[in-house]
Amino acid sequence: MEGRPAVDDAALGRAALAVLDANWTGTSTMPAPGIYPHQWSLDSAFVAIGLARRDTARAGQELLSLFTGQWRTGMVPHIVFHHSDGYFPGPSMWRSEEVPDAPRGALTSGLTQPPLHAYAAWWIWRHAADRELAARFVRRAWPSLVAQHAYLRSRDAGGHGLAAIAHPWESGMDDSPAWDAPLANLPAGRCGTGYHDRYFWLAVQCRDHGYAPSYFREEHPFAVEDPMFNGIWLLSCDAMARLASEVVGVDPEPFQEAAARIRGALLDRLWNGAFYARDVRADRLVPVCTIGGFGPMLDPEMPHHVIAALTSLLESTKFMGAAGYPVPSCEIRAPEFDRAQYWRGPSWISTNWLLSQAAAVHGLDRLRELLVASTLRLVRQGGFRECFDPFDGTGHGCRDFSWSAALTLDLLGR
Ligand code: 9WN
Repeated sequence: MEGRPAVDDAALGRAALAVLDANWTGTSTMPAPGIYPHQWSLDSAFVAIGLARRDTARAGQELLSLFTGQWRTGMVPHIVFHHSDGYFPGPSMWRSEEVPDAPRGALTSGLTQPPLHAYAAWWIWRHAADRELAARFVRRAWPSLVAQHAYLRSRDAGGHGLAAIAHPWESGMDDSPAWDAPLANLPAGRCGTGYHDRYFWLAVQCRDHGYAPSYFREEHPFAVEDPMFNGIWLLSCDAMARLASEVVGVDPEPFQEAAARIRGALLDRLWNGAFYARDVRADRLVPVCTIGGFGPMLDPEMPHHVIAALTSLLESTKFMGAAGYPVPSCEIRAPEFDRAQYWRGPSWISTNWLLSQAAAVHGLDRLRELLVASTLRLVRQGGFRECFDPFDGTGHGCRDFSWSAALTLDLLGR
């Protein structure tokens, strides 16, 4: 970590908390009030992680509030709308109130996002000062987490043990070049030409088929096995196994088996010297290296040769080695790389944080220290922006972005 006077860290921590307080609605945290004025699933998991050491009750409430939007299928929606305004597409496009499996008391989207929540629950349990409060929270969240994990198994479009995303929005990395080829294969003439036309068209298809898992699995034209989504699922399966034995007092084995199944499928289906997304409908890997390809590094049991290859790719001039402010979200030398466009180049605090976890798990101390120091440098210089230019650190997207603030708190708390 950078040698910094403690006063800097204290000021940065206060600024991060002020952002989270300003974005707090009383029951959950908006990612950013102007642009994202509702509750997002992945964002809430990161917020809970960031608050875990400071405020166990609020960290737990963040996740419990998200679960009020959970569907009877176990699906945790990517957006829970706490009012009807301010974001497109909003409740009138998703129409969750017309779906029998959706909850009656909440309006939600009909898609999901990476299942980081069990890991966030475990993080709260591990870091809470008030152990009793944390244990009570875990027991309350447990049925929702179990249902979420069961739901993900129903999304195995490829039939080999991975969950397939049905929309770029489900990845949390919306504009990533990993979706370019599957989006290009959508039926021309019916879905428009631009990416955003296609996003909308895909969402309408999901809605018009009742968001049924069988439709997602068998018919929906976009089905992609993403290494980041599945790496996060694997991480959460490990967390479920630990929570099962440490807190809930149930058999951890089903979750250990699930982790092993996902690990095997990641290696069989997505590994080709690096991890790539697989377009299930075209049955081929999408040949572009993105930040998503490092997701499986989060697994403590990934084979050593795989971790060594990923580490050397990450440190090479394709990613960290040529960026002053790592980690770029797409390989710098790929034709698709764009230093300013969402998920096609900029560095994000969330993926930096996940990679710093991966480095810690594999004992890669120098890499971890570099990631922590460069991430803190980004927010010190640019503020809690949504993402950052990987060459000069300029902030992009909205300001006072919750997960950037929350994960800064965690990094400062170590
Ligand atoms: C669509 C809220 C979300 C994040 C995603 C990020 C972006 C939404 C958008 O914002 O996605 O869900 O409007 O682009 O890509 O990771 O959860 O912060």
